[in-house]
Amino acid sequence: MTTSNPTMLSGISPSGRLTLGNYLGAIRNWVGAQGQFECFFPLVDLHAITVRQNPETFADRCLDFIAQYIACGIDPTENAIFVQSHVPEHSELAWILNCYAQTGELNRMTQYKDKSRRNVENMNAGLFGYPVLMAADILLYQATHVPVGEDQKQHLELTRDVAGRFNNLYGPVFTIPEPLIPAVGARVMSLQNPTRKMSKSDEVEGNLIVLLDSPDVISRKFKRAVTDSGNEIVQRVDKPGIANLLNIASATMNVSIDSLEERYRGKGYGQLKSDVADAVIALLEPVRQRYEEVRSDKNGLEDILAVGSEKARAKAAKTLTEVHRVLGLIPATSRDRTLDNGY
Ligand code: ATP
Ligand code: LTN
Repeated sequence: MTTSNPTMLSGISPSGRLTLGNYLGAIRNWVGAQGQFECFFPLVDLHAITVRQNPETFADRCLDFIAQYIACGIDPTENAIFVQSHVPEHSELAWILNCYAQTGELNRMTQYKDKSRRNVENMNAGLFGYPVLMAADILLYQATHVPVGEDQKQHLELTRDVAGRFNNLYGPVFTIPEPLIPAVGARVMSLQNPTRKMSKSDEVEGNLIVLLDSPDVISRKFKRAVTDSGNEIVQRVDKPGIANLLNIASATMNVSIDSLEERYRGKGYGQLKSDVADAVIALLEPVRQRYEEVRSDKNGLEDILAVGSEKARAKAAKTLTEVHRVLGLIPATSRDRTLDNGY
């Protein structure tokens, strides 16, 4: 069953607004991989409902995200862009894999520990099982490569462990996926609180660069970004604000951190902030301009999702049928056979 065709899969949950972190850690690398892999890009809406979403605005937010994928340069004619809930195989495989993931290993997930600390009023079982649904997303498509930011490394390890455990019991059903984590930009930090990750569901505006921010807003946010005491522009653990700006500069200007430290020797923080802002504006402005046009064609977006989910279902159903077979579940027969027998 396992395939070694280069297959890429990566998902984002439609909560909050897409950020520079999502772009540098994930989306930019999806764009670069097109043509080299068969690509599946689910918008993982079932992951998003682990925290309460507003039903009045949720569908619109999902379309906003899909339009941003396309504005970033994902070609929907070459790659399957779809919504997770349109492919019910995800939920079914997640249930099955729940029976192969250990509660002990799920308890060790740092994202779970962090999210349950922040959601004390709604510590639902979905938050706990979240990484198993993610494993199902990946394994259904026999993905060989999964481009993600640094924070998802632990979930990928879990996916590999669960897949390996299943394969040891039943034979080579699942491809074991490799994470693809970029060398720079894999962990963009909050601008006001640079010891924390920039997170798209953060409601504090100054912490984030949002993909659709205007150039003015981007400049203002960088100008106000928290820096450290002293005036040296170097990447050091005791200088998280400057280290974050250097990391963003390196990822957006395509220059190594060493050369940036050299370039900014003797210069002030203000110069670094304004150069980083310019580089980020140059990167995001084309996305913002393209977005309006793509988003205004609602029917076009819905067609893209219909085509994407059809392509996704074909592959997902194949894997799920094989999973049923190795587990010894009774095969579903169609009614036609009964009719053939003369009943
Ligand atoms: P939320 O705040 O809703 O939990 P998030 O910003 O952490 O969202 P996810 O949907 O969890 O975003 O992540 C989508 C993709 O973006 C993942 O591949 C993740 O690793 C990557 N990513 C998220 N935040 C960052 C960041 N700050 N730096 C680099 N990559 C990131
Ligand atoms: N858990 C991921 C989002 C996600 C994902 C995936 C990423 C869900 N399914 C499959 C890669 C592959 C997160 O970033 N919070």
